[in-house]
Amino acid sequence: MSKEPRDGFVPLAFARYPEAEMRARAERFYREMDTRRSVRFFSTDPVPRELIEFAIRTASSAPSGAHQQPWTFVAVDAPEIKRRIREAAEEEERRSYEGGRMSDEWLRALEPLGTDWRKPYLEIVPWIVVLFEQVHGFHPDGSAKKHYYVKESVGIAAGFFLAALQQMGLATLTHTPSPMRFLTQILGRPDHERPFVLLPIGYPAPDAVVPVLERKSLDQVAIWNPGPEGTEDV
Ligand code: IYR
Repeated sequence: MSKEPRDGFVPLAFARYPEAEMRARAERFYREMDTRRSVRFFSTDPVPRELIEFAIRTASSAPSGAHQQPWTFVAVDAPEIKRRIREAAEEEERRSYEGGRMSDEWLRALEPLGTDWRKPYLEIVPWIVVLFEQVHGFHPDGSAKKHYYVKESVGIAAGFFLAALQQMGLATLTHTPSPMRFLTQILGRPDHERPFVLLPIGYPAPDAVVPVLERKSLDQVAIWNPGPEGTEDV
């Protein structure tokens, strides 16, 4: 049953495909995304701004609480700003890795990734995008407007962003130098915005390596029709 027409609504534009085509599209997208790896060794090759703009547009098409789109994508390709970000990130990371801010358990969990406080890629990559969450918005009179499900919304937008970049042939890293507050200052962001994730974007260096890893199988991550006891309907 379609809905009664109501002001503020328009007919949904939605393409239905034959099932065989759906399967082919599903598999193609899965295979593409399954090749995505977090990259820490980048080439200095430039990336046109237009590609970053498309990725931001795609990310900003994500669903969000009350459609408030509580995000700001701050894109940086200026070498001087990248240098400041690197210096500040390495200062924080050095304190985390070597100054006892990270627990032994955490350091052990990161061991397979081979990370340390050094972040040279922050100056090498052509683009850094810092995704900020907007803790609240503003009413026309300047008073604070409540935002809903901010973290969930921004997390979904970040996923769209990573998928868009992978799909167009660019490599990314999800980097969360901790604490990230220095990004607010360096990038001059207002107080109602908080850094959510920092994303270096570019081409991998020709000799880039990534840690060997396995993904959990479908069975390990999905359960179908469980009851209250967690019994599975197989
Ligand atoms: N922010 C640090 C540490 C780090 C933490 C997690 I959780 C990772 O998956 C990877 C790194 C860094 O970027 O090195």
